Amino acid sequence: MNISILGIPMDLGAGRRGVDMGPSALRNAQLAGALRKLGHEVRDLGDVGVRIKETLDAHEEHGWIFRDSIFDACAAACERLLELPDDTFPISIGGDHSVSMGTVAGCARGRRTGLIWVDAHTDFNTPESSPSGNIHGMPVSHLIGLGDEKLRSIGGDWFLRPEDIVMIGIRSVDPEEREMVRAHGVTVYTMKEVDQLGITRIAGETLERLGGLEALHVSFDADALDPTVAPGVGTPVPGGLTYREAHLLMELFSDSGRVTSMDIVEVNPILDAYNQTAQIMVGMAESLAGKRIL
Ligand code: 6HN
Ligand code: MN
Ligand code: MN
Ligand code: MN
Repeated sequence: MNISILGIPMDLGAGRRGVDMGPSALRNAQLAGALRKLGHEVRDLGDVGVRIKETLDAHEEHGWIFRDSIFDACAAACERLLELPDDTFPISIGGDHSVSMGTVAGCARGRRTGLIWVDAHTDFNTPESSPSGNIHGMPVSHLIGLGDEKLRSIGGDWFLRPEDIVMIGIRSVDPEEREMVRAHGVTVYTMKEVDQLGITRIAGETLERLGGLEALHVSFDADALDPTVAPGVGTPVPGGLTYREAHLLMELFSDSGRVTSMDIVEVNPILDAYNQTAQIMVGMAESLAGKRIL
């Protein structure tokens, strides 16, 4: 594959500092080198420009926390991804999860796209429903056209369909967010279903559900993993995916040959232990890119 890596060093959407260093941590953990060893052609496009928190006034931006600066970074990421040749497999590295408002739209290139959201959280809040006000809890609602007028315009007039979204690993949902996820008919495999059904069945059902779609995007939030496996995240929730469950999920998606792009987000090296979380997320990219034990 021709893989392009794009960094979005942004923590404006998160409540805690440090995910802006995620791209550095992932590069330090040899993301590009590991993928080259699998035989892929890998190009690192560098980072898109992101404003620095200390230079901004939080409530300056139309009442939303850093809305305009987040919009600018997401729009820049979207634009950069749209410039890539059609045969490219983009891996976008965050940054907090609000970056996906730009990366999913940029990778979709106008195609009807299936979104596989691997996360502890559904990230389906709107500015009205959000208890924290943090925009990293809101990307999915904006990708289907809800929420703030400016943020939902990042992908122009392209939107995801709620029935083309599958979420896996979920175990923390806010009260109003829960009502919206249900009302829009998003497919959600909570940790209860992961325990009950197992990853093999969930991967199979996910691929079947998104069967007819030509583009599939995996957005992998490091906090989907259990915090004992991936401690370097800002919003840890106990009871997450084990190391092998997450690898198996990526391996099965890779076997299908149908995934066309990926995000790696929410890696926070400040809260990590010896860059363990970045290293584990590089492993996830390797499994999705075809690395096998034998
Ligand atoms: N993430 N539901 C919480 C909120 O603030 O809206 C947590 C969001 C976490 C977002 O981890 O990408
Ligand atoms: Mn938060
Ligand atoms: Mn997330
Ligand atoms: Mn999360």
